[in-house]
Amino acid sequence: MTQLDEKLEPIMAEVFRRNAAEPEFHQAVREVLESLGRVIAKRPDYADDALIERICEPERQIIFRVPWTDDKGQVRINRGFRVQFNSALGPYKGGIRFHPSVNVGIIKFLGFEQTFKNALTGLPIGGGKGGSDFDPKGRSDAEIMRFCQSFMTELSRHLGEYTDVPAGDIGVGGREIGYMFGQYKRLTNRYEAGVLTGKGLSYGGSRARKEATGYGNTYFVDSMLATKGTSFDGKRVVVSGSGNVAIYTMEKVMSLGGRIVACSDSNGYIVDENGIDLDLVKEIKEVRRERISEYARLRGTGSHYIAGGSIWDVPCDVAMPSATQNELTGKDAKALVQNGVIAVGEGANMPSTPDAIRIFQEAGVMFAPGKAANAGGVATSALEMQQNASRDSWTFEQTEARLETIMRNIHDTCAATADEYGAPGDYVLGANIAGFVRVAEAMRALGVI
Ligand code: NDP
Ligand code: 2IT
Repeated sequence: MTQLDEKLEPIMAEVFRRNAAEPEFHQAVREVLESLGRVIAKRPDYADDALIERICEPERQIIFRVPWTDDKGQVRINRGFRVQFNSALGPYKGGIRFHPSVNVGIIKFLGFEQTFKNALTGLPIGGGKGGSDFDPKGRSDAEIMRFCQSFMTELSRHLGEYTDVPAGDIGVGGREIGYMFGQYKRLTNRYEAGVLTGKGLSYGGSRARKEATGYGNTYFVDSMLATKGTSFDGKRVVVSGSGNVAIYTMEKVMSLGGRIVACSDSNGYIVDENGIDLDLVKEIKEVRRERISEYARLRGTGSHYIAGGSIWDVPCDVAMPSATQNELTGKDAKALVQNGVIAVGEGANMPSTPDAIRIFQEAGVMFAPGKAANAGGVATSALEMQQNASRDSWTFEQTEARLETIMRNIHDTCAATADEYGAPGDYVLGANIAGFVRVAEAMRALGVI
């Protein structure tokens, strides 16, 4: 761990004290504070008026009961969360996650990361995140609908197109956004399209939003590879996960000439040396909602499934972790480095542990942190809000072109900021500082809020 600046130590201590037993939140804050030492050395005024302390404290945290009835008529209870982290740059913006591991610390870390990520997009969106410990696996459509309706019944009073605009995340895709939007519309009697993003194309969604996070991460890594005079063409690529982010990462990498040799879900991973058949993955995950093990069974020779284990043992040139936080450990990073990895692009939020990041950076591996590399999803959400506000709908090409420009700009901003602060090639530092400065400038202008 890097030593913190003496002005930042007490801030970290206070974050520990006030948010006990929230290790993911501590990890996310610590990483940003490690980068801020260089900022306050150059600009001590950024430490004035408890600005950094305020940025580490969410503006509002909402925790609520979500009662629903399963198909057998049994009443069940889950817990719902929305952490409205920072609204200096715009309405709170960030996804909703449904996963049994969700707790307030996880939502808080995600809301914190989201604040800087959203700032990096250059678009007018603040940071927030929400979710529930509800486990959608094995639930029928009707159960999912009743859960989403109950969740939105409480959440609706905290939302609004100028207040807080959720979208999807783990366990929340187009189907769930549809049910939540339907319930919001019913409760408010308003067709307020801009209150949620990731909507279906039939009722106000944006083209390219579904593809945006994976495509965006691919553009970011492509820009990073270009700084070393190389590209995805002919590279072996491993993408973890097989959800929304993973699928569209694979799609864009393939279109740029990369060969995807492995992907996964929470039970295990598949390896296909001929290159993953993405249509088959889409069929299994988007249509049938089955396990990735089905891939090896249906595809047959040339591919195999490994239950458990680590997908990072599969040799590759580029690794794109796109499942969940802390899925890539120090041990995994060592294996990747030994196998010759040259670049890592984080599609998920905080997938690499601090140890893993250190190992990559010490080995000279190009490393794109999630808060920069996966910003394409939320950026396209902001484009969806623009289309809703103007009652317009853009073509796929137009929307994707904006996404590409945004991602290449984020890459260049992170690289230029790292140079400016004396750490060329350190995208972690560049992303943290560039994101922080944008939020900090706005907060200062708004007074003590
Ligand atoms: P999905 O629910 O579509 O897919 C998640 C994938 O990750 C699944 O393959 C899932 O496997 C796997 N996974 C989830 N939790 C775990 C776990 N605890 N251990 C191992 N594997 C796990 O979610 P998304 O693709 O939307 O999100 C993936 C990541 O990307 C998350 O970190 C999310 O925060 C981040 N992200 C998402 C954006 C978006 O626009 N959707 C934008 C920016 C970041 P299984 O099915 O077995 O659970
Ligand atoms: O982590 C993320 O950036 C998301 N899940 C997308 C958020 C959004 O509002 O589109």
